[in-house]
Amino acid sequence: MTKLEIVEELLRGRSRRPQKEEGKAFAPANIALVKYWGKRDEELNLPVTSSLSVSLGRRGSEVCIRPCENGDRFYLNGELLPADSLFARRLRSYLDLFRPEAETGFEVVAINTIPTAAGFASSASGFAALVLALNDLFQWQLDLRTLSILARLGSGSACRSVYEGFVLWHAGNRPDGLDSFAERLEETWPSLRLGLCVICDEVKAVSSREGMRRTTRTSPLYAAWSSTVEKHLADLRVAIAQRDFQLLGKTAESNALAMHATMLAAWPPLMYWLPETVETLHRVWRLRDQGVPVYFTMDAGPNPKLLFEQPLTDRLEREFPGLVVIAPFEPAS
Ligand code: 2P0
Repeated sequence: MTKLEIVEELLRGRSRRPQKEEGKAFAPANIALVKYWGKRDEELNLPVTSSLSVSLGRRGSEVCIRPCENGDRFYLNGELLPADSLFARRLRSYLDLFRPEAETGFEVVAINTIPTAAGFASSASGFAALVLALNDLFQWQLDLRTLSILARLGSGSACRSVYEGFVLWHAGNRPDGLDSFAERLEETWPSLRLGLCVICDEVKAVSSREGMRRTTRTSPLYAAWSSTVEKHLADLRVAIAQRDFQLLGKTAESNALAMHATMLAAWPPLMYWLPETVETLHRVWRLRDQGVPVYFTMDAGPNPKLLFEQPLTDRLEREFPGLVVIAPFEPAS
């Protein structure tokens, strides 16, 4: 099935006319503790493995969308995106799935409430907020599972950003992906903290999309990665259910390192780390050797994210100057 056929199926019987002047929504950014790395279907963003993330509270994207004449206009943090930029092209082709008439344009105004200087990819919260805003504009009243599937068609990890808290994305195995959606886990963890280490905020040379493609096609370690993920997911579910921080930290850190190992073994090799990244990881390991319970996770970029619990906040802010601390389960974070 094509993306368009899936959207037709999911929106069957729903209005294709805007029901109000503008649609608005917020969606949180998310960080995976067990990662999504590799697709079984590139068109539909269907993953090889399930993944589990934590959403970042009020840090994410606010989106407002309204129909407009004379084509699309996209504003990100107050700046008009050049129409020929990669992101504008991606947004345009995604919105093609939802236009009432082929010539209907949309004005999309997006504000990221996660500091862009933190080197954060905003595509997950951006596409999730966009889908929620479309649901508001057209008054579809879709359930979150359906919205999660629609968000996935924009960007894989966006399907997890439809929810707060801990979120599990089921890989599914249907070719149409209607069983590949995310759901919120009921557990919370108020003392959990994430610390963003900002090492470099430049746009990465190799996108996640290209990195995944290269890894699945060429890395001899990819099969080992995908067979390890089930065990990591099971361990992480236990850690969350029992609030076992050491198990959470160990599982997340080794999952992230296993993902980066698959990239190193790809060809051409892929390494998102910078010298300061390695220095930071060694600092974490030194602290752990001294008995300090701090772990890290790493995405497709050079900026480590520390995992710890609230009592360590002051100590780690001193150890890692510039650390951006996020409390995912605190209302105002
Ligand atoms: C994740 N990442 O689970 C993993 C870990 C990066 C490393 O999801 O091609 O932007 O849009 O489906 O979702 C980044 O990949 O890729 C990602 P597409 P996406 O968070």
